[in-house]
Amino acid sequence: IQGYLERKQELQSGGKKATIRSWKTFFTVLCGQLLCFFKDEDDFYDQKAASPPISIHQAKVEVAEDYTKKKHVFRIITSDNAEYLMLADSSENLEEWVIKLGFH
Ligand code: I3P
Repeated sequence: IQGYLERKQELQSGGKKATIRSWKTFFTVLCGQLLCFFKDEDDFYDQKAASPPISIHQAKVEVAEDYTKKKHVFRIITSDNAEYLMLADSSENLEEWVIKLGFH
């Protein structure tokens, strides 16, 4: 699965509150157990990452029902307790990401 998602980091690894807290758009690609982030599709084909990948091995992925400021948001809690909010552009997209990430 791949596509544009906005991402906001809530917690750093270890569960500490993240210092950079703004939403940022990435062309996001699931490669095996890694979620990889690129500026756009061209950068993906050039393998020019825009941000370190997130390991979704043993991560928890869920719809962020408690986050009410935006619609179609899901949450990733990694095995080292970092937390990210991810914003999809539709409920169909949200569901697809959560299912595909959740089965890893
Ligand atoms: C953050 C930005 C985020 C906001 C976050 C701010 O400021 O406005 O959109 O999260 O609030 O800190 P900045 O761009 O200056 O980094 P929300 O969109 O979830 O409100 P937060 O610190 O309460 O998470």
